[in-house]
Parts: sequence; structure tokens; C-alpha cells
Amino acid sequence: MKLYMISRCPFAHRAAFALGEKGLTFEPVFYTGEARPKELDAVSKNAKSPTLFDGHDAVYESAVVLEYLEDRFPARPLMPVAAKARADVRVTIARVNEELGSKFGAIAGAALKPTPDDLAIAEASTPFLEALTPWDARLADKTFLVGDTLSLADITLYTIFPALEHLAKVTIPAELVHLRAWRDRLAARPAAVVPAST
Ligand SMILES: N[C@@H](CCC(=O)N[C@@H](CS)C(=O)NCC(=O)O)C(=O)O
Repeated sequence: MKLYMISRCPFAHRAAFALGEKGLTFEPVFYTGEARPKELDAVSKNAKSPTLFDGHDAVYESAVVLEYLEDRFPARPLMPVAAKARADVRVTIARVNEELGSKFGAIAGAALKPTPDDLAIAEASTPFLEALTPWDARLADKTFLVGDTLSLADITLYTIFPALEHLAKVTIPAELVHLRAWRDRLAARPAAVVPAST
């Protein structure tokens, strides 16, 4: 399998993390936004980072790539078995996207400006950091977001943090001890390494 991705892209990180957890090897193909590979255009103009090529089959949109990997390689599952628990994982992923997605995007937008300014980054960070409080409370007495094992929900939330740290030096506030501990547990997993071109 080949994973086409932009270096340090948090969405691609989700796919790489899931592949690693499943013990699957893949060839990373890094590109930049300025030099979009023609292979991606051949798939779709909507195929972004990540796009997974599994033989002749190409899959894009990180959430779809994660579900595809689960369907195609069910060993070492990242989804629970019970229907309700599977629904819980999907609702949690939807909440990550709804509650944090656009706030994360605003920080990234400020940090990626040609001349980023610290005030704009700090202003964009405030709503994002405030939105973390319920996630900290949720993890007060839990090792993982849903059930007792790592799931696609953990991977989806986790990948936001290394990207923000790298892009904007924004990190989880010290008082959110449960969220920080969860973040550190995930970071310690070998599959959590951020895919980056050298
Ligand atoms: N909703 C998409 C977002 C993917 C995305 O926006 N990736 C960025 C890099 S982090 C990208 O490919 N940007 C270049 C472009 O938009 O063509 C997903 O979850 O896969």
C-alpha cells in the first residue's frame, strides 16, 4: 500500500497511526500542496492528503480511509464489536470534528500565514483551548475515549495535538491533567509517530 500525504498533515497522521496499530507496512509518498501528484488528480480532484492506494484501489478522506482499513484489515481492530459501542466511536469522531475541527483550522490558518503573528495565533487558540475542558472531564476516569481499548475515536482526537504543537506551539493547558495524561499515553505508542518527510 502507498499513502500519499503532505508532511505532518494531521489527517494523514490518522491513517498512518491506524496502519501502524494494525501492524501494516506501507510506503509513504510525501508531496507538497504546490506540487500535487498527477496520481491524485487521476483519482479525483477531491483526493487530498491522505489518499491511500491499496493496489489499484484508491481511498481518500481520512475518516473514510480509517473505516476502509477497518473493513479491509479487521485483525487488530480499532472499532468495538457491539453496535452501540461502534455508534459511540462514530459519534465521538463527529464531536471531535464539530467541536474542535474549525477551531483547529482557525489556529492553523493563523500559523500558516506568510507572516504569522503571535497575537492572531493566541486569539485563535482561546476558543480551541476552552473547548478542551469537556474532553478532559470525559477522560477523568478512562484510559480511552470509548470502552477499554484504543479506537478510531482516540486516533482522530490525538492527531490534532502534535500538529498544533508543531504549527503554532499550542499545547494542552497544564490544568487539563486527564487529557494530557491520555495524550501522553497515546504518544508513547510506536504507531503514533508523526509521518514527516526528512
Ligand atoms: N477532510 C479531509 C481533509 C484533508 C486535507 O485538507 N489535507 C490537507 C493537508 S493537511 C491537504 O491535502 N491540503 C491540500 C489541498 O487541500 O489540496 C480529510 O479528512 O482527509
